[in-house]
Amino acid sequence: MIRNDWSIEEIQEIYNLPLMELVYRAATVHRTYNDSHEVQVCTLLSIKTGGCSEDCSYCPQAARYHTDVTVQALMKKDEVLSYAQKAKDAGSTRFCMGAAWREVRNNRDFDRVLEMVKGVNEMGMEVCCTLGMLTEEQAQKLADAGLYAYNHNLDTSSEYYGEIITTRTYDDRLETLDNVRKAGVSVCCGGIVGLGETHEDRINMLRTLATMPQHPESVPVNALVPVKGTPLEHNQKVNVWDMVRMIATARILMPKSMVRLSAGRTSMSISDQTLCFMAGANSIFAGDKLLTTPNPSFDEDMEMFDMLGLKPRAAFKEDGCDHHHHHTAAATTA
Ligand code: SAM
Ligand code: DTB
Ligand code: SF4
Repeated sequence: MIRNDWSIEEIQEIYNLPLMELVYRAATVHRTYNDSHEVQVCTLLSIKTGGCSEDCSYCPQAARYHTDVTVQALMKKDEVLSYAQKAKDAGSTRFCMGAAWREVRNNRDFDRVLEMVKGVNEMGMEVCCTLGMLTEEQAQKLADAGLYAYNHNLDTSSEYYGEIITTRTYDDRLETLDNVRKAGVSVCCGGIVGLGETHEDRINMLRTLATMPQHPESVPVNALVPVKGTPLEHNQKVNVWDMVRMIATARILMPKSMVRLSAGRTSMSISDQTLCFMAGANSIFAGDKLLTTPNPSFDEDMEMFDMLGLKPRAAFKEDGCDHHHHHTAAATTA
């Protein structure tokens, strides 16, 4: 049974279970609702890099911090499509394009992104974008172009949000998520562990996600990648048990969502990652780069999959209907 009425007390109780019990319960839920041998393989591409006006204190792309990121204007459509083809050939089924924008503006750059979305969709991959804040009209235009999913993270609890970002509000984030939903686009929304938040903040964020009228179809759990020049560069390395708790709790609260073990895998061993899969993670970003920071290579990940007996999940697979290609906007409503 999928629930949207989780209380803080119930979530606390789950999150604080003895670790083995927590992982066992999460693994049980995972096996009940999903094919536990399958892991979704997604590829990220930064189509517009750096120079962002926001002050997200974890982010290497914020213009105000002095990081090693080089500003790059919006890429050309053909260049993006050739990256997408490479990702597809390597076995990726979801292609996510990220732009270091505060919000989408109605200009030629947006028109070009719409063309990219169309192109990637026509290649038979699930297309995802993460472009900052969106209006309902912009979300609809993306949907019409063939967008499958939109990523927009809450990052942390509403209480802690102001410590991490001051240039926009939690409500701004929720409003964009609402606009994405209204356009019938699949929602990808999660957060980051390691920002300096408390366990209570993590539980509060999970509650916000798990009490949405419809759970996000994907829930990325990122471990902070501390980047030199950002205010969080000296934050303590995220402890693997915290990642496991977060993933397992997300899995129990949102049984059918894809829980993505996202940023931070380069500092996790194969056994650490195995625990995360055991706890219900069933999606990763593959390819040697996330947006601006390193990630394990495709080959390393495929070796890991072989060793663990995991297999990449097919594209457009939902509720047991396989090979269900969504080439038109009308069919994207999940
Ligand atoms: N600019 C858009 C936005 O903020 O929504 C889209 C791109 S932004 C880089 C996407 C997400 O990447 C952020 O919401 C955050 O969760 C994640 N992220 C950025 N920097 C990170 C870091 N250093 N470690 C972990 N996650 C990070
Ligand atoms: C998400 O939750 N994680 C991805 C994706 N959504 C856009 C981004 C991770 C970025 C890590 C830092 C970087 O590479 O710049
Ligand atoms: Fe800009 Fe997004 Fe980075 Fe924030 S997370 S600084 S909005 S690119």
